[in-house]
Amino acid sequence: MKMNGIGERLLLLGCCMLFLFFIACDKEPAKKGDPVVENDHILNGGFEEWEGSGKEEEPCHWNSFMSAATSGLTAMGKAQQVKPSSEVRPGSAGNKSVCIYARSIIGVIANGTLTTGQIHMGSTSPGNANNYNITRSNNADFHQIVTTCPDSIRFWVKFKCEDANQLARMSATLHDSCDYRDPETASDAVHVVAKAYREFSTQQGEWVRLTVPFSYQNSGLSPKYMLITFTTNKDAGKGHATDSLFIDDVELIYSDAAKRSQAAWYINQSKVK
Ligand SMILES: [Ca+2]
Repeated sequence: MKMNGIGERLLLLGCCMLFLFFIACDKEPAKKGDPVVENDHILNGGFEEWEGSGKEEEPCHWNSFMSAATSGLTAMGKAQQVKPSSEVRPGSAGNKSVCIYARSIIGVIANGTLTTGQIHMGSTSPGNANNYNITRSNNADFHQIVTTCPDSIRFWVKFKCEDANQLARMSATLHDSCDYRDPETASDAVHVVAKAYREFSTQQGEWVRLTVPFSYQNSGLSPKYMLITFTTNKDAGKGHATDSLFIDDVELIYSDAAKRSQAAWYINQSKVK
């Protein structure tokens, strides 16, 4: 179609206006005073990136027993119980998942465990309070920064277990600036901004997608870190040495546009209650 100069300019102007219209429709309307903050996400939630090699190999930004803090006899628990797997969740764009697995140490079951913090083994008795996972706020290898307020955490799991009633678990705690530990003590509890917790059974060893909402508490705190833990059994030292848990695509869900303005939003909410 042949057009004169004016026609071409009008067509170009129309295209520009249409483009701007689509951009405007794609975003939540900004409100006066809204801080502009990007949502935080879990680093390497798809487990495509790995570091170390052989018996030292761990997914980047996640930790298992090889990088655990130990003392005395607990050092013998510092062995590999995590590996990359090519068994990815259905529909995944990636090529890897993570597999954590249990093992027996002189008759005692060590659950497969993976955390964004560091595993601390202070006792050879699995249920002892000196065994916990902890955010190390002064060490980037052992923490993940989350300063926004997600609604939920979503992930895929494939739990291979010979007992259909056995429960694995995921726990995620959003907390303020401190070295929070899981299981928590009374002094840790006051630092909790929000928690998400889910136990799950084997489901015939198939991939399942779980979405777990955060329960917000302790209003007025500023979120700084998220401590996430996956384990092959909800209770330490329980289960079977053959238990294994595959995990893929861990992500934070922000469905409430108002919560995108992170700590400022949350603190404001506590003021209006
Ligand atoms: Ca993946």
